[in-house]
Amino acid sequence: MSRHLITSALPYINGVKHLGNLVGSMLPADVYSRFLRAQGHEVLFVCATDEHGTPAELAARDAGQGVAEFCAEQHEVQKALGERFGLSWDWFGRTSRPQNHIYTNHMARRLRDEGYLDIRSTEQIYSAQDGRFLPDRYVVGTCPNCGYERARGDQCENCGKQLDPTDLIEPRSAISGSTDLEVRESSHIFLRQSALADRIRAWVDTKDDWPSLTRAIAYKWLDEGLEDRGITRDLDWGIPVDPVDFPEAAGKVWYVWFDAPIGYLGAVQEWVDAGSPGSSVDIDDPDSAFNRWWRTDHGADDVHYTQFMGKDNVPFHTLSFPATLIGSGEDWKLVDTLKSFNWLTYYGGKFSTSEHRGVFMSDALELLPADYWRWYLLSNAPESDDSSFTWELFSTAVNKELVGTLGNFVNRTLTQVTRHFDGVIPQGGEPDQIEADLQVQISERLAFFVEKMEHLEYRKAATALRSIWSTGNVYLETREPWKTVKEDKERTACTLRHALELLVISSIASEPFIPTAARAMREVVPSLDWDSFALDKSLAHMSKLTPGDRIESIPLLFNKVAPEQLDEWKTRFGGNPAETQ
Ligand code: B3M
Ligand code: ZN
Repeated sequence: MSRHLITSALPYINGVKHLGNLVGSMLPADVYSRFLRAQGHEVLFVCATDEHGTPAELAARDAGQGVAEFCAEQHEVQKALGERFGLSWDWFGRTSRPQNHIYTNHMARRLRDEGYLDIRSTEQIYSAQDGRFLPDRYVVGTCPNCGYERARGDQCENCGKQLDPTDLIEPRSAISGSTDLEVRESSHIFLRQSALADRIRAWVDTKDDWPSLTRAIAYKWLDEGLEDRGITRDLDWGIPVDPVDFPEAAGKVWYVWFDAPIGYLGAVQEWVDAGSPGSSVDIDDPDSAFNRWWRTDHGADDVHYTQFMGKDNVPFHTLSFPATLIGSGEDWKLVDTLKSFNWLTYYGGKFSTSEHRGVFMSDALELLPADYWRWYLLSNAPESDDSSFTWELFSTAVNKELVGTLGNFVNRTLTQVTRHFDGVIPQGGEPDQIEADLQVQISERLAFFVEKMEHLEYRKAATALRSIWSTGNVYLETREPWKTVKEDKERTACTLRHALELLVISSIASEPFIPTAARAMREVVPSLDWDSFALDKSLAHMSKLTPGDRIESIPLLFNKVAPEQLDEWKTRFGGNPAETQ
């Protein structure tokens, strides 16, 4: 048994996430957490809403709400949607909560004490028309790197380059559209990432097991030279800079990308506090429940930490956040495995929150339950390359794989046992070479599945799972219990008992991907001690069930997507955006 800390990139608060966000962070983190728990490991899986920064303010303004009220409401919306998608967080917190304030201020003080912070006078964009400074996304303009015309002041969406608002060509206010902008002096705190570059590179060098996408992104940034980063902003909404610690920056707030990853610590502290109300934060306490996950000098040395995120977030997790943790001079847990994803596109175009193109978590659940989406998204995860969501592919995955393969196998097995054996696990009959081969095959397929899950290769794991499901169908077709029942009841009993064993195996193996269906399959044999099985190849042994025990019939696990539904959804959401524009 080992210990695993798992985080997914924190969903930003400005609106409901689309399926691309889901498959690039929260969903694979959930699947991995479930997989590890099913293997008997100790898992702490936390997430939170990322609530600070200018997009939150802009979204609140659009919604006609105060930003605190907006965030509180949207947090509940995202939490409820995540839960309905089956995301098995141990805690889903908020970066705006006091716990994150504590750790953010702590890190800032440590970085200052270690000599990694500077106060610098900077040039900020001031908008006369708006009567305020315009940090980050409050300024839009043309990217100096790639020429994209709607680049934001913090990062170009098109080429991924991190920017400062003053880098933009032809800048304008995102609030008023005003181009009447002037540059004014304002003092800000800078994190001297350049002084930490060698230590970060040495650490990245030890990560030769990181996926190639992650490594490539980290080295690209290191090779280009890590620049010092302004980590305060002239905003009202955010974690206030402590005026006692930093009188030069009183009245400012920490930059959202400074406090957001520290939110991973905040979320764990929230989880600890919820379990033991009234406890206080003590980062030097060797016995604290928090330190057991986060401080390698206080019990977290045996924790394996895995992060999940879309590729645009990789620089912040391979460089900026490690710069904070390493620069603090304390022994914080650093990420061990970082799984990053390419983009899920909508018919080859961008999913877009701002333009509401594509399918959003709330839309999806209105149409079909979570397992349908989980299966489609994971089996088509944008791992080695971008992948495209299309309604055609979605309905094929549902109809062929969920309904035609898994659902069909379960349904046929239950029908036969009910019809010919009175709903009781059949007794008798001697297994022969076919059952011996079946066991070998299932054991190989399970081993492949486990190996792919351990390596976080979701598409391949899904392929393995599909092959486990189809083993059941092929077995039934080889044995044809519906025919043998007429002349050889013993043979048929043996066949259906093995089919039920396969059903149990399929349920346990499928749980990380399609937890609701897997749970429903458990209802078939309520007498079984389901939690006693670990998800590994030992599961292949065909002797879990007690002949004579009752089985229950369950409703169909999945229903087909009908051609009319497919048409309706394509019309409603826009099929091929290239055609509809
Ligand atoms: N909120 C994801 C984004 O909005 C960002 C992740 C934060 S992880 C600390 O791009
Ligand atoms: Zn660009």
